[in-house]
Amino acid sequence: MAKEHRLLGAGRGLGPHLSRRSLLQGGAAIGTLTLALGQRSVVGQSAGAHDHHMPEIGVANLPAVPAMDQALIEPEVRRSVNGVLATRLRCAYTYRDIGGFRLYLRSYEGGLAPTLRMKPGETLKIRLINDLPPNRDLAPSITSYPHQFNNTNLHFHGAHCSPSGIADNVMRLMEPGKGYDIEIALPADHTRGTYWYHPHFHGSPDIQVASGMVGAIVVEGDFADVPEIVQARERVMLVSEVVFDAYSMVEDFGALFPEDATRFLAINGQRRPVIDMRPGEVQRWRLVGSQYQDNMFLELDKHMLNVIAYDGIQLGSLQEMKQLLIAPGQRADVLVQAGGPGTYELNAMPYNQGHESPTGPLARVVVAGEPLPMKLPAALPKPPLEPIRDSEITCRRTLVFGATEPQNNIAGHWQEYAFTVDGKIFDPGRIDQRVRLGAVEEWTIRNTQQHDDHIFHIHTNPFQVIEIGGVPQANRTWRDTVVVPRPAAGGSTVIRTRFLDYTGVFMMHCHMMNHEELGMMQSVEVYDEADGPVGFVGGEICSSTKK
Ligand SMILES: [Cu+2]
Repeated sequence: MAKEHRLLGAGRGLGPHLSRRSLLQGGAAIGTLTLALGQRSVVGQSAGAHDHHMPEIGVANLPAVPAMDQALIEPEVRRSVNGVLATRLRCAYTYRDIGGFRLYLRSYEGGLAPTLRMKPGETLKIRLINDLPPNRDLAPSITSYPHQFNNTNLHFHGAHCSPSGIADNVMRLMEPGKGYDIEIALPADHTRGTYWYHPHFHGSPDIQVASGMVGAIVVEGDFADVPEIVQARERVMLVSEVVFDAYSMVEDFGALFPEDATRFLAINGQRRPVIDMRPGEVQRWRLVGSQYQDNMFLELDKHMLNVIAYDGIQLGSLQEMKQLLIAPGQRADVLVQAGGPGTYELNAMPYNQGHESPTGPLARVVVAGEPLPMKLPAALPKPPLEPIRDSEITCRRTLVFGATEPQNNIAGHWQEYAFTVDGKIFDPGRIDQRVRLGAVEEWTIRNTQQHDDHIFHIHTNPFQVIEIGGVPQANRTWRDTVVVPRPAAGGSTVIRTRFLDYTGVFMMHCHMMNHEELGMMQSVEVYDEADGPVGFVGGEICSSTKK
């Protein structure tokens, strides 16, 4: 189980804990307490055997973590106390041993970022400390160009909360060498489920997410009246693509732009970890699609993936899947019931997203020991959000995701591409869509690019998926991130969403982080008609309900 750690506040008591953590995890990055203590004794012995006046340099004497087949390590858990989750997130370079490589990466909290667990109605207070080194490049005049990779900020992906001030405001710049307070209040009726956090300051998030600056957030209390789910052991699993350059770092956009850049796949920063189960046992896996640019098409040998929630929002019935698509940014909560004793591979299977998604092993499930007879739930409770009826729609809009590509698409350098929404790259000084508070809208997102599916994500409000590739969706699932297929695969996605309770400026973008970084993003402003729009120039105000 995840090692739990209760933070009682950002002050007293934190220092010794953190200094020990940073000492121990400086080398291992992915450390259970056992692993970390093991390493301390190794450090102690080697120090004793050498000249005491000669300090050990860096991580040279730490043993390498084995490349594969180690027990799945879950992130440290930090919980809310009396309605507040107060914690610190420090951004800094760390050595991390992943898949047999010792990488030097921008990281949160010295490696595997903590899982934050809170409840609806509670407040998340983060002191973000940017201990990355100073930027060595100037900001370019066109900001949809990767730059200043040591700038950062923090986005609570999927949260229904304020996008303004010091809340979930991705326009904030958090510079190296400074500390910042973030305060995000979740409403009492917030959906309960699996969310995540990652950086979002335009110019650097692709590099930082690809480096592993990603963590899970669990909004607790879903399925509380379903004993089969409550009794299931939970595993938090951050799925990722591991990429790095010849120097074991991620320092250049060119290292991660090509679609074949990925070296291998990982879960929680481990290459092919082992997930232990007992015969008949049911586990709940909280799968977080934290990969930076490609889809994952999961299949567990001889087992079904029984989905109970997408993107942190409960489903009304269990969806039994042989193969499960997780696009960047998406989450799926699945119940897995172990079969007989044996070893079963969890793989990313071939999938065409305009190019081939990366394939390969993600984990091994080892079923062993005494049988643990458990059951899958026969039924799930009513989902939390009311479907959006035709009669509610106050406005319909169409957005176009497109790109300009070099003639030789395969060999193109990233500087030859521009990714656009409505023919324009992102401009932080412009509002693109203005929405009246209280509006209920239907958006058609068209994809005109031949070579890529795109992934529509909007902040602040979840949406209902009405159509994908021209195919009406029978379930009309609620999500915050959805695939928009390329023209050959249907070329559009239709969603519906309500803008009922938060004003302010927030983002809508492709969650393939390389596309977002190169311009495929827009600003949306929700404004109260009594006040009028308050953002900067531009912005389409929509009043047409025509299809
Ligand atoms: Cu895209």
